[in-house]
Amino acid sequence: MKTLKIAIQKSGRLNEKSVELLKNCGLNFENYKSSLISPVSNFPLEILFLRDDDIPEYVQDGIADLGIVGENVIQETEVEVSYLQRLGFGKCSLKIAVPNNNTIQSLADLNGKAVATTYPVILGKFLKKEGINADIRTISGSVEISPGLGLSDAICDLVSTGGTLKSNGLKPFVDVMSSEAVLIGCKDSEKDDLIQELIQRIQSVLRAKE
Ligand code: PRT
Ligand code: ZN
Repeated sequence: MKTLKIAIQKSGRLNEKSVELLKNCGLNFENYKSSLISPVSNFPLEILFLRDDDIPEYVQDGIADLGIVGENVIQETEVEVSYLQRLGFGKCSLKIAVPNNNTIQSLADLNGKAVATTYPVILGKFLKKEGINADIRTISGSVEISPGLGLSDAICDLVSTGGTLKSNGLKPFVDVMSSEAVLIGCKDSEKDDLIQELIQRIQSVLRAKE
């Protein structure tokens, strides 16, 4: 019999909720931090624990049949996958923020300005759509400190509580996208009976939480 593979985040903000969701679906597996693959003992499924950034491509390429990842990561990696179910956790929004004392007041004020981000693809498309010609500075982390260091005029980063922006003297300015964790599959994965069974279990767990 065929065994499905589902990729979830190994550690980080989505790991715990992803594991909890699968356990609530009645799936039995060991959640050892050291292993990269855990077999499920009571369903033909294996769980792959990965960096979230790798999940969309693994699913697109069919290495994993399913994945749980933030929409922000899917959009940034520009993969072709099917959205099977929104999961209601990992909610956040990608926002452009500027220093509190900044004179930038409208999107047009970003013309010619430098915006630091770890999401250059999503930001690039957004600015293009809005007709803004800003200089996107791609950095790999700690985006919030970049205006204070004189590296950029604004930032574009994920925000949930807003606490990080606040403590760095920044204010949210424009919403670029909102995001939550979603279940993704490869194209045509909806047609698979086992995948359907798993989606139904997930949907009943989500309904019970409502
Ligand atoms: O190691 P790996 O590559 O797997 O993980 P990661 O470090 O890339 O991602 P991780 O674990 O930080 O986040 C995983 C996913 O959680 C993201 O891709 C989002 O879909 C979702 N998510 C939800 C968030 C946040 N909320 C969030 N607040 N991801 C990051 N943040 C960061 C944000 O970048 C900023 O630094 O939290 C800070 C802001 O938080 P607040 O509460 O101060 O606003
Ligand atoms: Zn990541």
